Amino acid sequence: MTAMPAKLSEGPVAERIARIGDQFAISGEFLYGEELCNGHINTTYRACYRTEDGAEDRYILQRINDYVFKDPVMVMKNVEKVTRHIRWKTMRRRKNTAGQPLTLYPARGGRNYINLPEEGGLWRCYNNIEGTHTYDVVENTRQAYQAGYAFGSFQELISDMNPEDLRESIPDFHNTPKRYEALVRSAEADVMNRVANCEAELHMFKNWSPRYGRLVELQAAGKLPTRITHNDTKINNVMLDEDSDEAVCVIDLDTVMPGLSLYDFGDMVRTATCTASEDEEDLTQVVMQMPFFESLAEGYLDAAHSFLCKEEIEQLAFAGWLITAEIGMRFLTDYLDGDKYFRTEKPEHNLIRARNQLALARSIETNLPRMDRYIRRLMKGLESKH
Ligand code: GN1
Ligand code: MG
Repeated sequence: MTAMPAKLSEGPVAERIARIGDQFAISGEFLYGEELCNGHINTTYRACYRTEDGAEDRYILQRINDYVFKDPVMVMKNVEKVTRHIRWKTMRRRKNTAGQPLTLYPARGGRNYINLPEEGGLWRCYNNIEGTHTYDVVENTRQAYQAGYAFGSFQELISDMNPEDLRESIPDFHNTPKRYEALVRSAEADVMNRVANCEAELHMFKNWSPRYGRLVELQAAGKLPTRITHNDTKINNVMLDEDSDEAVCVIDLDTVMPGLSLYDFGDMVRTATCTASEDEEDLTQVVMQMPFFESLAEGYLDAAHSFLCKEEIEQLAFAGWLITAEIGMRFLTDYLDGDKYFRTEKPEHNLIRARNQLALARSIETNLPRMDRYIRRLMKGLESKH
């Protein structure tokens, strides 16, 4: 489970959290703040307030990283549209995600965000999803099923939105051939003199490069539909019920934008089928485990099979391999560029992550025929139910 952060009621960090919280339409007395460290990109705090009737209300305050998101206001417009749509849909269906759909709290000026240059830029405030927790790595098949079901339901809820209503907050985010080109450019520039440390990894990514274009080509040929997708479906972006581990809500909507459903499934395979984290250096631990893949696919298809097309289903297993290789390339690119994009905690952190993802992609590659077979079996079962 993700580690519990310290509760800070005084000191510079607590003061900062209170100062930022003060900018939003939150009532009550500030009690304490916590720094949540489980993303690689944004700064996130949780703030707790005592309300007039003595209850405690918690909120999430988050700064959007403007090195990564060049247009944070566009990110907020995308997030606003998707959260509004989901609230409207779940209310109409008289079912809502355990009563706590992700909601933006307005800033005092009335917008859903506030620009605080002295605090590093654009901040927004969400409700804290109470009674839930997240996992940084998958521990059992039940969690894998729930992660698949959560993102499948999310995609299903927004499957009737027009992809043209949202804009690309990071252009070509999952365009794997372009990610490979960026890696090659960084290796050629070699600004940190690090290429010598990763020749073998560069070679491996080069060997795989003929396969990087499959999904974008199918999309260009009109065989894979463009949809609004989440694009960052790491297992720790699913909030699970504290007691039952049932999926309650998906978070981290900064990259909701037009994409392919397969990017979301691919990133789930990357993070919900291996019990080792992205940071694991012992590569013998970095293996895709079939039982987790089976549960993940089952959960995802239970929620999503009704709107997916045949071509999407055929590429599910491949997408797991592709997105794992792609994220590996992004870590290696950042290593070569001097660790500017992903938050790192040690000198070779991005190289470690790249090696880890390479190992995982290799493990997925070996299992592709079994994974494809399992998807076909699952679909037969689902079709015979209808
Ligand atoms: C980043 O912020 P976080 O940790 O949820 C990244 C994802 C990567 C992931 C790798 C906007 O996500 O694309 O898959 O790290 N997000 C962005 O762990 O680049
Ligand atoms: Mg993210």
